[in-house]
Amino acid sequence: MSMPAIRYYQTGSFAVGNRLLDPEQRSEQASEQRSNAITCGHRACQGCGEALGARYALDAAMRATGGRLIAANATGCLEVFSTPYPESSWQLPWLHSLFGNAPAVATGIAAALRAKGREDIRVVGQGGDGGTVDIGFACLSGMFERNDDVLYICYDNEAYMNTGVQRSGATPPAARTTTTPALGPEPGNVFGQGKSAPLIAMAHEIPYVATATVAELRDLEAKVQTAMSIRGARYLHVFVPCPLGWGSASKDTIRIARLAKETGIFPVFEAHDGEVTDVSKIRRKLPVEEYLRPQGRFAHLFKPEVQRETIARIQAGANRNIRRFGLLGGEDGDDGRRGGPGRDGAPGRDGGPGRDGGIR
Ligand SMILES: Cc1ncc(C[n+]2csc(CCOP(=O)(O)OP(=O)(O)O)c2C)c(N)n1
Ligand code: SF4
Ligand SMILES: [Mg+2]
Repeated sequence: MSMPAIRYYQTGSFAVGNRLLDPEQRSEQASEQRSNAITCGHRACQGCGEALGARYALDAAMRATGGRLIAANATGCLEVFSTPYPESSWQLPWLHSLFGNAPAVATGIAAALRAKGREDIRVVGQGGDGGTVDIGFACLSGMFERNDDVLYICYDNEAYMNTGVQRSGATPPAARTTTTPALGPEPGNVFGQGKSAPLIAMAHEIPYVATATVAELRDLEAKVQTAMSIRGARYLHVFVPCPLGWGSASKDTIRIARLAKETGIFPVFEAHDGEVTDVSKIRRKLPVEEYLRPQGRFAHLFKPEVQRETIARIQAGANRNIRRFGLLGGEDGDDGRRGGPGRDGAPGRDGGPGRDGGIR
């Protein structure tokens, strides 16, 4: 099948366009003085979105803090591929916590620094979606509730990749994982489950919540920069495709991340004190099919025949995001108003689609 051409708007990367920009407009990575928080030699898969996201996020945080930064890292791919003991790719003080307590460890580091009068040193906690939205969630909520001075970054690849692609609370509906196989009458992950960590973070009314993708690295850097200019609890949720777990080509990582945004599957926004303050508009709205097709985890939606009803449910979730966040710029953004199925097939509370694949 021929794929529609995707326009590339990003100029702040290694792409040739970056070198055509004025130096002050270039991305962090283009600078010879970049902080290089994570160096080569790590063992991430080719095209790993998590490695890319972490490198840009922590480089930006290093730059924002003048290198006075400590990171606590939950167990998961990011920890395993970067730090096979006794080696490490990290170029900053970096602690491996347990799978479920990175936010608490980060809080402890911040408290110790405060006790020592070293509040010039800042703290980042980070982990995958499993470590963040599932097992680490109580620690994260506590960190938010106390408004601890930590930036927590979740790298969301939508499953437990490090242990073999098991479903997490961030796995989207219909996706095949090893614990949600593509079998039976409703193959893949069930509709109506899971959670949106960014929205729950916002409900804590912490100073700053943002989402980003590895398709827009300048945006990711800017959000880290903003986060580091603020004191208190901050949360950044980064969409990071995983070629191994998603059954996608390594070369498609950026393209898939861009499609997630352009279809409305993954809304990119910023919120201050519980209120959405900015959204990245969709430039050219695409049907969710364009996002689903290149990924093996959704192959059962297209073979042996196209599962139109399931794809329509996923589209309804994307439309809901578009409407809820005003991603198209209009008042309602899309036809989500017409109403679609809710969690149990009933209409959503507001007459729009319910939890069938809205923001995760
Ligand atoms: C208490 C506990 N349970 C299970 C594990 C095994 N474990 C290590 S990493 C991981 C999955 C990590 O998934 P995620 O946080 O999404 O990170 P990813 O590998 O996808 O980046 C699991 C289940 C563990 N280390 N500790
Ligand atoms: S399994 Fe996925 S998240 Fe883990 S290193 Fe490979 S691409 Fe990255
Ligand atoms: Mg994960």
